[in-house]
Amino acid sequence: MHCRLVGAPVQDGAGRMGCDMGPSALRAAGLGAALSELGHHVTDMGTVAPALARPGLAHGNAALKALPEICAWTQAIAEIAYTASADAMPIFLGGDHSISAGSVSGVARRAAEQGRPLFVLWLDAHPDFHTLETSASGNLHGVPLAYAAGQAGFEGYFPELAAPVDPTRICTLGLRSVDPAERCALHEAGVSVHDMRAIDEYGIAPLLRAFLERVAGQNGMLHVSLDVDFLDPSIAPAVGTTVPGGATFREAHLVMEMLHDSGLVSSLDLVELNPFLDERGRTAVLLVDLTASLMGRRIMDRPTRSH
Ligand code: DIR
Ligand code: MN
Ligand code: MN
Ligand code: MN
Repeated sequence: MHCRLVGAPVQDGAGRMGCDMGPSALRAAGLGAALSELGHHVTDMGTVAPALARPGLAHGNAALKALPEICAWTQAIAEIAYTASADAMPIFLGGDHSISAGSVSGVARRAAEQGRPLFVLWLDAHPDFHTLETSASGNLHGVPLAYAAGQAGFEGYFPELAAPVDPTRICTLGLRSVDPAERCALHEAGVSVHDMRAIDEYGIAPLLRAFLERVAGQNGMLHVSLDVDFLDPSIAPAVGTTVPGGATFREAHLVMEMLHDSGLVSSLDLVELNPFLDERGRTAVLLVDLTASLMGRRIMDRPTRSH
C-alpha cells in the first residue's frame, strides 16, 4: 500500500496547548519506518499550511475559540485530503481533533467522486458532535464529526461541504463523555453509538464486526479517526482531555487488527496527541504500534476470525 503522511500541527481547537507538536512526536516515534518495515511505500508530504484566516469572522456563540483559524485550517486540510487520497492512503498526523473537519470532508469528496459510500469509524471518548451553536466549551475539537456529517449551522463559517457523510454510516466506539446536546443530536441523526458500557457488556469485537460487515456489504470506503483519549489514560497519558475507563491495550490492538483484516480502511487520523503531557514518548510509541497493527503487523500469521 502507498501511505501518505500529512502533518497537521493544529492546537487552536483544543483547550490546552501542545498538540501542534503531535506530528513531530509521531515522526520521532518511528511512524514512517514502522510502515516501511511492513512493506508499505511511505511518502511524507510534510506539513499543511493553513489558508488565510478571514479576519473578523465572528459567531453568535461567544464561547467559540479561534473560529477563523480553525476554518482556515479546515480548508487547507480538506484540500490535501482530497489530493492525497487520489492515489494513496492518507494518514493525518494531528493536531487536535478539529483537523478531522478537513480530513473527513476531503476524503468524503474523493469517495463521492469515485461513486462509493464513505463510512467513518470514530474511536474517541467523545463524539465531537457539537454544532457551533451547542458547543459550551468553545473548543472546536468538539465539532468536527457534526460538521462532516452535514449538521446545520456551519454554513458561512466552515468551508462548504462537497459531500456530507451520511450520519447512518458513522460508528462511534469508546464514548464515555457525551454532552446533553450531543446525545440528542447523535440520536436524531442516526449515528451508531457504542459507548464503553456496550463494550463492557458485549465486547468490542462483535460491535466492530457488525459495522465492518455493513461497510463491506456496501463496497464502502472507511475513514478511521483515532483520538488518543479513546485509550485508557493509564496507557496513553499524552492527551489534554483524559477520561477514565477507556479502551485497554488489547482492545485497541484488536480493533486495529480487525480493521487490517477487513481490508476496508482507506484513510486514518491520529489526533489529540499532546507530547507536552507525555511520559518519555510512550503515548507516541503506542500510536505508532497501533498504526502498525492497522497496517498489517500481527503476532502470529493468524487473522482474527471465528474458528
Ligand atoms: C467536550 C469535550 N465535549 C467539548 N470534547 C472533546 O469541549 O465539547 N474532548 N472533544 O476531546
Ligand atoms: Mn475527539
Ligand atoms: Mn476525545
Ligand atoms: Mn465533545
